Order: sequence, then C-alpha cells, then structure tokens
Amino acid sequence: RRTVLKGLAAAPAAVTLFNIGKAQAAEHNLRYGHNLPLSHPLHIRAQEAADRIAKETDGKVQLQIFPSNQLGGDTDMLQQVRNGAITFFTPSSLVISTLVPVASINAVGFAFKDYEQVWAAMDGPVGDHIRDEIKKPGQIEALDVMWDNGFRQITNSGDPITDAKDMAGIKIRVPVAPLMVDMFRALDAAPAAIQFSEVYTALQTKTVDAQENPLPIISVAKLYEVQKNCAVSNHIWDGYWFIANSRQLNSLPDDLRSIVTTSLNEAGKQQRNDIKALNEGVRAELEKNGMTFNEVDTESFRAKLREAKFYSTWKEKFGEAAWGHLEGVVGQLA
Ligand code: X2X
Repeated sequence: RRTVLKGLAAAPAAVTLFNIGKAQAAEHNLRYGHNLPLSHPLHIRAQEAADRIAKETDGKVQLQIFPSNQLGGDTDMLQQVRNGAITFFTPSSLVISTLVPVASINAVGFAFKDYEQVWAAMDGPVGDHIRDEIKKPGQIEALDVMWDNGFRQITNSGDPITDAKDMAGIKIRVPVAPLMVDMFRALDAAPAAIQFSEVYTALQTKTVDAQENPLPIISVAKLYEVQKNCAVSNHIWDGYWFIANSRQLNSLPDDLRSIVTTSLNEAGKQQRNDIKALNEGVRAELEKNGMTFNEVDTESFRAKLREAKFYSTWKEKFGEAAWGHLEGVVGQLA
C-alpha cells in the first residue's frame, strides 16, 4: 500500500511538452505501470502511444506512465491492475503466470526456434487460449498485441556456462514464476525467485551469482556492471501482455477506447521490431562494456530437462488443449 501511494504521488516520469500545453484536466486519466527503465523500447513506444492518444482525443484521455517499478514490484502492480488502482500493467508471461498458470506455456524450455514461430503461436492459437484464461475471472483483459521481451540468455559471474552440467549448484535469480523455478531445479541449479526490481542489487551483493534475461534488458538495466559472462542459451522466449483493468477500459466511450487500444497495439507492433533489431545490435555494446559471450550446447540442456521429466510434468499442468496449440505451431516438444 505504501508503494502505491508513493508512486501515485510522484510526478509522471516523462511529461511531454504536448501534455503540458494541454494543461486543462483530461476527462479520463489512465495510469500505466511497468518494470523497465526509460531507455527500453517498451517504455519508448508506450510513451509515443501516450502522446498519440492525447493528440487524437484532443486531450480528453491522458495516459500517464509509471516506469521502473515506481509503483512497486511486479507482484504489486499485478494487484493494482486487478483492483483498478492502475488501468494498465505489462507483466511478462512469467509474471502473470502466478495468476494465470497457462500464461507461462511460451516459456517451456527451447519451445521456439525463431520469431516466426513465436508470433505464429502468440498471435494465433496459443495467444488466444491464454487471452481467454486471462479474461475468465472478469477483472482484467489483454490487448490484442503482445509486446516483446525476447529470447532469454543466461549471465553469471563465475566460470562460463557452456553445457547443462555447468548449471549444477549455480545460484540463479529467476522471475517469480513456478515454471522457471522448476526448470532451473530440473537443471540442478539453485534458483531464487526474485522480482526484477531487486535483481541488480541481488547480483551486486552476490545473493545470487547468475540471472537470465534477453539482451536488451541486460543492456538497459546495466546488468553488465555486475555480471561477467553471457551464455547464449536462448532457453526460452518471453513477452509482455498489455493488461487492462476491464472495468476502466470498458467504461471509456467507444471512440476514445478505440483510439487508446489502436495506439497501444500499433506501438506494440513497432516495439517488436525494435527488440528484434536490438537483439542483433546490442551484443557488441555489451562486449564493449566487458561482457564475454559464449555459445552453449543446447542439446545438453534439452536432454537434462527430458531426463528430469520437465516436459511431461508441465504438459500435464498446462493441459492437452494448450499443449496441443503450442505443438501445432512448433512441432513435438521434448
Ligand atoms: O523480471 C524479469 O526478468 C523481466 C524484466 O524479464 C520480466 O519482466 C520477466
């Protein structure tokens, strides 16, 4: 509760000149919280959408963005979007899986070969299935376009990780998601579920030795300052659902709601391109900042997961329907 009040009282991070010009009170103030620094494409594109919304609604709708966990950690923001303290939140598939378990199905180890498969699944049957589950309890819903987080890579500060056996005993931070804890336990690591807001400090103080995230996040969150190696594991793909509080979204007049959702969905499509481009370019920047990259024997990881019955366990948890949708796109898993 304290963090909510603190966050809402704070000035918006990026008040644009346009919004200052439109100083008269908006009729609809929408609040959006997320967990990433200002320099991440998710924030940049969302801010562009906010500017477009203000302009196209003649200032009637203001989308105020609270980046960088200003409103609290992911668990707090998930609660806030459910109870209407905020209108929007972008949890990753992992973060929302604490509420909607099937949402972590895209994070089954080594499910996707490339982005073509990712978007075929998430803009298709897998995404539809998850979207329905998100909506079921009646509090929140996901906008049509999912935003990208990326393929996740493992960083650490000890010896480089090149094979699954190198994971044994490694203290690794994972997002607060049962699937992630289970997957890294299956690899004989010692996973610790920690919210993103605490990751830099956890690495700096050596509470954990390792973490895993897409390269754009490793860059914007400056994790290269507290990590030495990056193993290019591509072990899972992760994305952000653009979640709305249903009551607030649907209480907007149709014309205004349409501007809001169209602006956000189109920004999401552009954000996907940004991440793709960054994935290709950011490695050189991270190397300049002292990180060393190495390839990994991904087959050793898959074999270890199979052996630990990771795939069969999670197939049962997610259910035949969801698993079938995923295999329909990526082929037989495991
Ligand atoms: O917490 C993470 O690692 C992050 C930023 O990737 C997510 O939001 C899942």
